[in-house]
Amino acid sequence: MNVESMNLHHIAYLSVGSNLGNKLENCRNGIANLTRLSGIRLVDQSRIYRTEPVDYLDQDWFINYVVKIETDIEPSELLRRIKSIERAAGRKQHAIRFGPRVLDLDILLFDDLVRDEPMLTIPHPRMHERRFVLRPICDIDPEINHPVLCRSMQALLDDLNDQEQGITEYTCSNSSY
Ligand code: PH2
Ligand code: MG
Ligand code: MG
Repeated sequence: MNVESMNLHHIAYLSVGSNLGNKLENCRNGIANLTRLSGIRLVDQSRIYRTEPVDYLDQDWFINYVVKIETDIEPSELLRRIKSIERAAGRKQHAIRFGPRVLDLDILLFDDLVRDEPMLTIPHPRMHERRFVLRPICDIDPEINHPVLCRSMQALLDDLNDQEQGITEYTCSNSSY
């Protein structure tokens, strides 16, 4: 059966990030707005991290974390809701690729679905290279499987080079970020 025609509970993992304005508040408001909608329930959340920018380096450090949700809606509808929340947070549509953003919500995993479409690729195509995704997802479920690479999140995290991609846990003592 096609996933679009099912009406079961799905489990999805989303990455949450911001490096503009009040980063933590932007992230928290984004997740509050998403989980306020019908058909989406927050199941778990990772610790919160300050992370060095990757891909586009000339920008401020990010706040990043991962949430696990349970949902009845399909990936395309989830993406539509996410985009609308990002827009409402003030996200500019034609900004620099990988550059600064007030709010970025990315679908990392959706059950064990594999989908490669112009608007939506699941699993997220760069998640396995990114410490700011793998470190927090391992706080929640280190043993879950990447459905394309067939490796656990912990194994993918262990593969990353320790010297690259600075990351520290966000604490009250660095809360000015
Ligand atoms: N998002 C990007 C590009 N680079 N770097 C960090 N540390 N965190 C991010 O969320 C991030 C990034 C594009 O979405
Ligand atoms: Mg995004
Ligand atoms: Mg992103």
